Amino acid sequence: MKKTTPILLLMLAMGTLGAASETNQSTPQPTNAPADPSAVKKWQDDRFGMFIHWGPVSLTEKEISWSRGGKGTPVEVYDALYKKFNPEKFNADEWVAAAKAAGMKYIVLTTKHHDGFCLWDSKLTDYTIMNTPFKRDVVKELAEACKKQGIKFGCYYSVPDTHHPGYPYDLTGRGHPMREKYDLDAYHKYLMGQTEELIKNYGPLVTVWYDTDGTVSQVYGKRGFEVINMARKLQPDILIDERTGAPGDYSTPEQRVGGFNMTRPWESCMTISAHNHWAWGGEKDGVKPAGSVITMLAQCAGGDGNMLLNVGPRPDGMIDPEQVEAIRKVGDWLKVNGEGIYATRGGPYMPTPRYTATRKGNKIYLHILKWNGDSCKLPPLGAEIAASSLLAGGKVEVSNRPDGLTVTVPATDRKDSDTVVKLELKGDAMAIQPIKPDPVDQPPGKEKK
Ligand code: FHN
Repeated sequence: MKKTTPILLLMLAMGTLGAASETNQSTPQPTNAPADPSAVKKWQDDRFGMFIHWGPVSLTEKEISWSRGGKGTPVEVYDALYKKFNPEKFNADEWVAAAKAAGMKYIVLTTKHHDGFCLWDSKLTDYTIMNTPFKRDVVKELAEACKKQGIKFGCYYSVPDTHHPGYPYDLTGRGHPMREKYDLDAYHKYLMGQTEELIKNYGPLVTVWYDTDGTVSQVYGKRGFEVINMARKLQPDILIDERTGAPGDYSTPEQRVGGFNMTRPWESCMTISAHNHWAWGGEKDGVKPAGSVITMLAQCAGGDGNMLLNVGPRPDGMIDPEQVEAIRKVGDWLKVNGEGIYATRGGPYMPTPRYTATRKGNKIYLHILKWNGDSCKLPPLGAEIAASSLLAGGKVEVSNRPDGLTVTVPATDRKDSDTVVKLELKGDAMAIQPIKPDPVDQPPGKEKK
């Protein structure tokens, strides 16, 4: 099929933009009502969730959607993988149990990635799990297991859909020519219908995590506002992310710790995969050390953000034991130090590579990530401390002076990835203005090489 060349694409985009700018004077900008504040607070209190990227692509050990076509798996081979997808070891209760053991409070599953394959019994397409040898509604089973075990359930849903003829691109990512024939309105109707199926049949959902492959902002226009309004009508307390083309309720920094932000909710999505693979990457892929995940979680919480940590289950339906073990170690740390993560807000110290801080009520939790000998010096706190202790037990001395706050912990009581020092103030910790790092410190990820 002849495809639209880039220059035509540019003219089309300009034409569209032109049309949009003409109508901008006459039509009001679409809006979305803000999210339910209590739903936002509960989600922020949870702080830590499990992301799951899964589908027939796991049979290939290559990346979901991105390995379809090009130098990856030939399109016709990729699109036929579902015919042999039979994850007989899939057990939703085991997945949920692994998330709980990791200290995760919610799960977000890729119900449909850019490749268009649906992990639920959608009545709007045959390209679903029900037409694989497995024939079971994975979304239904996982939603039920979450409910049974007291974990919140959310759905990842890709706006780009290279399998649906209505979406302008039949390959994932920017830079490809557009289909000669496509119908965005027909696709939008399909997306709205599938959103309705997910919320009505598998809800209540903590979130619908819409995704993009970089093409949404270019082609989907303002339709995201309509998606969010409909989702909120179906479930008023649902949270929607920022990737429909509308701002949504929270930001989604990816594979990095988000910046300190107390005014807009955010959630960093990361991969446990040592090679930042979203879907199953095979035995050779490996996992990140639990310590580095704990540090990232502390930095997210210190920045007033959540962390959504991804696992990529195997084609047989199991989450690989190496991934389960790695996240369980994070859960073990949270069993002792979770008071400094769950239901906290970021600050008052803004995060640096050496330390970060969380707070609630009259308490501040200093997460000391790097030591200078037995001590770590922070900028002045400007508040009186009534008591101090280590969440993991042991000895701590705190010197609270006008020129700075110094915590001293003997080597025997320091923890590799994060030592949490609890400060009990005489006043309200939330009343303290954010404390900027010393020039010597840079926010996480920006440290000088
Ligand atoms: O292209 C996807 C990618 O496969 C993965 O799903 C991530 C998760 O946030 N989202 C897109 C890249 O931004």
